[in-house]
Parts: sequence; structure tokens; C-alpha cells
Amino acid sequence: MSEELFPVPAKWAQDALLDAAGYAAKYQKSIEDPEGFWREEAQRIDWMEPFSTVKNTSYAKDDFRIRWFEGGKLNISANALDRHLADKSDTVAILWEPDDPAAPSRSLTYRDLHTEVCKLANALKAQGVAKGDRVTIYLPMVPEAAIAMLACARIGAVHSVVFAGFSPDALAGRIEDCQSRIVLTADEGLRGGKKVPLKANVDAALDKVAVDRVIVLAHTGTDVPMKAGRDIGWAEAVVDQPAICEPEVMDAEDPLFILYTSGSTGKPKGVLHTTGGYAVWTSMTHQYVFDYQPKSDGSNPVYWCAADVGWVTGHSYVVYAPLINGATQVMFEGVPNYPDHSRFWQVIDKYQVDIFYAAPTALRALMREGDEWVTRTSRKSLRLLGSVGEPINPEAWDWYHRVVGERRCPIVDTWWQTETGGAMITPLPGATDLKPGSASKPMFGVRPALVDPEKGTLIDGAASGALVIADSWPGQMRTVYGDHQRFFDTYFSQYPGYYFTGDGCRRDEDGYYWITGRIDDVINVSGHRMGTAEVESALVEHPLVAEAAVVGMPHEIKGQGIYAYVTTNAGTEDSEDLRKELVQWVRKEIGPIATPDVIQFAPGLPKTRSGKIMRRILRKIAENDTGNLGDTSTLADPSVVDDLLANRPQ
Ligand code: 6R9
Repeated sequence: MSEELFPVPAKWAQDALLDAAGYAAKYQKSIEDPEGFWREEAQRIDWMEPFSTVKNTSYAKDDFRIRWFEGGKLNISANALDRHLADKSDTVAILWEPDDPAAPSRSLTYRDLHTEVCKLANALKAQGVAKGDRVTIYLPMVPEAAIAMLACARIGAVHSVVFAGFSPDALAGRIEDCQSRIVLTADEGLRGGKKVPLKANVDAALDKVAVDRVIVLAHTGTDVPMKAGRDIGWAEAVVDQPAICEPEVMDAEDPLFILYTSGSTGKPKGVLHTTGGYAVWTSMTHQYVFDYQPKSDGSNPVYWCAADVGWVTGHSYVVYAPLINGATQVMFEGVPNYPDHSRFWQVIDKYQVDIFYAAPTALRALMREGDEWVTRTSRKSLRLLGSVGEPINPEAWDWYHRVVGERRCPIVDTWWQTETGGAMITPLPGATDLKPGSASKPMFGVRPALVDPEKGTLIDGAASGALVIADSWPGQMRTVYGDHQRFFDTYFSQYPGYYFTGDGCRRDEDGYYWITGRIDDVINVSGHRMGTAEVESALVEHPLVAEAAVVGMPHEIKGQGIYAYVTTNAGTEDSEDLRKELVQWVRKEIGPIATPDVIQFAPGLPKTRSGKIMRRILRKIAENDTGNLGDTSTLADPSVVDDLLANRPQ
């Protein structure tokens, strides 16, 4: 790993909100006096009624509680919209760039956004949606996705956004789990020139689970079947609604949203975030990580987070934090390589983007197309680059820094999770010397620690171990929707007294953290989390599949790819056609992001005598690291390994 150090550029140290000393002092205060620190930080939010307690948290099994800003009342949509109307109503909130660069773009001011959110909020009320109800949102990257989320928040409904790339089955499972009675969708989405049949997917999902109402946005304008009594057009739903909707008074700990994410076992978990702590945490991290402050002429820097609203990065750093902070941002419907590999950089030039935040997988894909696609664009507006979603390898870091940012832009490599709500370990551009590949230092209030995964004991100094967090922070998830026990068991039972992240990590002599990737059965495909158990259960649902085991494999662009070992039923011909069929099957069951990269037919899987699959061996074969498979003597039938090695697809 590269240990090269990139010192904070002098101009950044001087102009940024925080320099190295500023970070150190603030961090120290946040750890020594969390109450005082967060009481002060909470002032960034407009409270309808002040909170009485700052922090009321304990990870102890018999006294487990995570509560922040108790007694405080607020509405997060009022913080994102209404409070900007006095002096920023004509400031652009969203610059929307469509998939097709020739199609018209859209620009929405804070006033526009406020009006649209209020109208939709009133429309939802008119459809009977009340505080606490769950609303499923299945929309492409259009402003209406943000409008829908904020409209829910405005009336106290709990949104559950389902990524528009998920299959009807995955959508049905998520609708069912949180029992939502209403779905907001569009006729079609557009990505890279291809249409995504969103309404048709909703119809297919609703063959399995019923809802009362579907509100359908006309996006591409194609004709879609509307079911009488259930489906209604978006325009029709909002047309007669007043442009004012009083924000619901929400308790700091009232639920804000559910977002499903993959874990090492079972079905995806409904990660639940609440209102007050999330508002404080996301807006604070956004301000410091991206150094979001007015430019020297008083105007807003243009910020662009290229994540989809279907993931947590889109929730926190497209919708909530930038709007709470009154930012101007680009929202992009498309993909990095359409119509060509220059698209990101063209969009940056078009809107004069100052701050750009993307995932390493996109950078790696663009990097291999050659520098020409980048260098033919200007990118002079760029000042700061960000990375999120997976470890950024030093080559990609170097390319991002040298070619995209022309060595002038710091890179903030932000480590965090759906569960953490916002950035936990990250450089600050004016404060942190950068080491390519390291997420560097903890955010305020975050106490990272390393434990020995075998012994469960804390490790000090420069060392590697399982990454845990020693105390609560305001943006922490509060429960797994409908299964509080699973919340405790998943995150707080392995290492009592600590939140377990599922990631492995190294800490160096300078106290920098280097995330090494998941150490549980979660794989990270193109920055998207995928539970191996989910892909396995999709495979075994196929009538010809008896058993399946899925592991991650190194993948040049995606970071990790999906390697599936499949045992078919006796008498089945393990043909090329069946292999293709299984790939399609998984795509249909979960969605294209779960497409297996390799399927290896295996007459038997390596199991211990007690029947446990030895994944260690399967991982090594998938990684093509077959020189030393370790001890195979405990296998019930060691000969299956020879067969796996002999039949490894090339
Ligand atoms: C925000 C987000 C979380 C998992 C996490 C880790 C990986 C995210 C990273 C990173 C190394 C970074 N991860 N950011 N690994 N460096 N900067 O991605 O949330 O989808 O829940 O994924 O992603 O493994 O545990 P989520």
C-alpha cells in the first residue's frame, strides 16, 4: 500500500472552515465533552421546541438505548426548505441533468422545491397518508425523488426508498416488510439511453403484495396501464393541492426513513433512522467534509454527489444534508459512460462544479478508457473531490488526483455505512494530510477502535483488526424495522459495549485508518452491498438448483465480483444454457446489480463433518489463490476440492 503523503495545500489550510489545529481541537472537545459539543452543533438546526437531553445512549445488553436530543421538536423538511425562503428563495437548490445530454435540463430554486414538496405533501394527505405511515418510493434520479422524500418527511410519513434497479421481487419484499400502503413511482426510468420499466415492475410486484394507491410520475411519457381505483397520475394528484403545507411537528426520535440494506445473513434489513440526530449529523458532516461555505463572491459552490437516491449516500448527501445546508447541487439521472466516457467531466464543465463526490468503481471504469476522455474537458471549476462506497485503491486514487483533479484538488475518502447515517472516518480538506487509500481520521464524536476478531480484545497502536465504534453518534441507526432484537444481535452482541461495523481495518503509526473491506459475508459489488446469503437463496429458488454457495472474487472494475458455486439436482445437465439461465434468474430475482460474474457447477461443496460449508476454501478458489488451501483434513469429503480445482471456469 502506498504510504505517500499529500500535505494539505496551503490555500486550503488557510481558507477552509477548519485547519489541522481546528480539527484537533474540535475532535478533542467532541470526545471529552460530547454533551457540550453536540448541544452546540445542534444549533445548526431550527428546533420548534428545544431538546431537554442531548445524549441518552448505552450499548449494554440489559440497558440498551440510543436516543439523541430527546424532547426536541423539529421538521427536517422545514430545515431543508422553509428556513431558506427568507434569504435564499431564488438560490438554485437542484440543477437536474438528464440522462440524454440533448434533453432539457431543469433548475429548481428553494422556492420551487418548497412549492412542489408542499403540493405533494398535501396530495399524500389527501390519499390518506398520515404521520407514521410507511411510503415506498421507487423513482429514478429525477427531482421528484427528492420531492417525494421531503414530502413524506413534511407530514411525518416514513419513506422507504427502493433503488430503481431492483427487481419486482425485491420491491415486493420491501413493500411487504414495512407494510406500506402506497407506492410512488414513474412510468419509466432512463439510464444510459436504456429504458427501465418502473411502472411495469411495480405492477409485477403488486401481483404479490397489495397496496391501496400507486402514484405514477409521467417521466418518459410512455403509455402505461393504470389500474382503476388503485393507480393515479402524479400531475393529477397534485394539481389542485395548495402550495402551502404546514410541517408536522416531529419528535427528535420520530422515525424519518427506512432503507433496506444487505447483511451477512437473512433478508435485507430495514435500517431505521430518526429525525433530530440524523439532521444534525448529516448537515454537520456535509459542511466540514466538503468544506461547504460561500465562495469569496458570496455565491454557493456547486456541489455534485453522483450517488443514486436509492442508496444511503443519496439520502444523506443528495437529499438531506445539502438542502439543510442551503447548497446548490447537481442531480444526475444518467451514467458515467453515456453517451461517452467524458460525461462526468462534461457535466462538471456545464455546471461549473466545485465539489464532486463519486464511487471508486465509476472511477476505475473510466480510468481504463484512457486519460483523453478527461483531458479534453476543462474541469477548472473543480476544487475538491470525494470518494465513497468501497476502498479506493491507490492507482484509482492517483488517477483521480492527478488526471481528474490536476493535483490541485484534495480527495476526501469517506468511510461510512447505511447504518451510520453519514461520514465516520474521513479527511477534512483543510485539515488532513492525505494518504492514498486511507480514509484517515475520525469525524467529530466518533471513537473508532480495533478488536482482535478471535479473542474479542481491544488492540492499541498500529495494528489490524475488526473495526468497532466505542460510543454512539447522533446519526446512528436506531433499529432494524420490526426487529429490534436483530438490531442488537447484528451490531452489539459480538463485542459487548461496541458497535461492530463488519469491516476489517488497519491503523498505522500516525493513527490513520485503512479500511480493508468486509470481514463478514457481505460483498461489495461496485460499491453496492450484497449479502452472499441473498444471492444463494435466489439461486436455490431455481427448480434445478439443489445447493449454492456464493463468495466474492477480485474484480478489476467492480472491486468485487460475485462467484457462485452451484450444485444442481441429480440428473440435471450442467450446460452452458443452464449457466446463462441462472445468471438471468438471479438478475430477475434481485436485480442487475446481483448478476453473478462466475457460476461454477459443483457436484459437491466442501463441507465439514457437521455440514458447514468451508467458505475459506471457496474464496481461495474464486480468488485463484489455489497454492495453499490450508487445512482440508476436517472436510467430510476432501475429494470435492480436487473437483472444484479441476473444473474452475477460466
Ligand atoms: C456509504 C456506504 C457500507 C460498506 C462499508 C465498507 C464500504 C464505504 C468506504 C468503504 C472503504 C470507504 N465502504 N465507504 N470502504 N473506504 N471510503 O457505502 O454505505 O452501502 O451501507 O456500504 O461499504 O465496507 O461497511 P453502504
